[in-house]
Amino acid sequence: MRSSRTSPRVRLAALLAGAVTVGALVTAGTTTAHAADTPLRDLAAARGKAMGTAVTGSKLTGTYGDIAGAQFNWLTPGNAMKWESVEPTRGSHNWAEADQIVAFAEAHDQDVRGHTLVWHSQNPGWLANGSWTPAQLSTLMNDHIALEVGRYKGRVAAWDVVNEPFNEDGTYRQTLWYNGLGSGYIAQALTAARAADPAAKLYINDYNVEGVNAKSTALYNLVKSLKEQGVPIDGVGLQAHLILGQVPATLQQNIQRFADLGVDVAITELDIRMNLPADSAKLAQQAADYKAVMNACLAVTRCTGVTVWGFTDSDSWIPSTFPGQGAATPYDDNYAPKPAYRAIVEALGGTSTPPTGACTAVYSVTSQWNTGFTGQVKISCAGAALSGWKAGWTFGAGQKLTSVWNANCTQTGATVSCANASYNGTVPDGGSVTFGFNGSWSGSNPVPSVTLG
Ligand code: G2I
Repeated sequence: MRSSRTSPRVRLAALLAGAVTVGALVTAGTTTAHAADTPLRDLAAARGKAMGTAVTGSKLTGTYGDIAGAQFNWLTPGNAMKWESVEPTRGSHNWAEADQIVAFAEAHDQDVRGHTLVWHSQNPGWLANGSWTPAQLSTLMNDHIALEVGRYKGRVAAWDVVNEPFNEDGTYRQTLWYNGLGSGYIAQALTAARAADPAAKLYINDYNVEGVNAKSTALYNLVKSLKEQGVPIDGVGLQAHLILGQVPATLQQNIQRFADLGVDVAITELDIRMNLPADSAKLAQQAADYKAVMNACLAVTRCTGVTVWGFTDSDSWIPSTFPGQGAATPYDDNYAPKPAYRAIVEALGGTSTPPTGACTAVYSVTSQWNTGFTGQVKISCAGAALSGWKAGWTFGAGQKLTSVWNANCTQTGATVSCANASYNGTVPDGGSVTFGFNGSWSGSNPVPSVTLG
């Protein structure tokens, strides 16, 4: 895997972006610069593991792009490689977002997990609603795999070839593919993928297969039988869309039994959802849950690593699918790292300072275009409060503020000094204040570290 190579350029980017996510801390009224945590990707690489995230191509600029590039060594396109995305109309392909994500990954020395080739969901209407003979279905599937895997040959390290083939009771899900081709569609898909890129690792991926249960046992029996038949299968993906406080007790044992079959195991879509609103007790439980998942993977050599299904709560599928639930990822909506982030750091052997009893300032770029950008600084307090605040930073690449709202700022050279507006000087314990600005940039737009005082 590519994750062990880190160019000086990437390390610099990682340091810059690492600083963003932490911001600056004020404790008991004094300003304390907080050293940037070591990026997750470096901690994971040191343990021989992948640390991945699902991403949305259109968001890969500004702070979202900085964090995705700096903290992770694997990327999974959240939707961009699905059949409905790449072939919305029969014979007419759209690879734009998939190409963009693969190029981003290469520029950031990351591996890509291709997701997903053969699934019952997110198929284009023409395919899902068509009526096909088994021979036609077989050709459609083979051609799709040959085209997509072939397009990214040598550039996608692993593929979720077949997604979600089982029902909860371990029977096969009745899908377009199963109904037309029988369970043999799985071996056929794997064989086609191997032919299209012999170097890519080929996975079957499913949810609710994290612990030992009827569904994971069906997957286990399938993998065992595929191995016995010499069908190309390299790994299983345990999606891990988990509920707060419900990490299966048998997770490590389950990972180990697949490893013992001679396949790799990846945690492919980790998120841990809770009933909203989040509070400190829930976030602490979530941190413990993230740590438990990391530890289970770290304990088994053949567990290749963990991918989170979106790294920020602002890019998570949970709130729209489970109304009233959310806060499932390691960073909050404003890109501030949550206790779950620090739990991942600690599980990977890093150290992080919990920002308790402090106010933090997090700088983020919320949108960026060819010459300009919009940014914000969010000042949040937990266990402390502010009465009048100042926030300052030094731009690293010639950026200039052009307008500011909800604060009074001056810029002298690269140095920016801001103070509260008349109406937002108070940040209560448990509250936050955000101010925004537009600026100009050229060449690059690195995110500075904010000092709060
Ligand atoms: O459903 C959660 C995941 C379960 N395992 C397979 C994954 O591929 C799946 O990912 C999610 C995406 O994260 C969502 O973003 O798959 C969903 C669909 O099953 C995706 O949601 C869809 C929305 O439902 C559509 O309305 C939207 O057009 O995303 C589409 C693209 O943004």
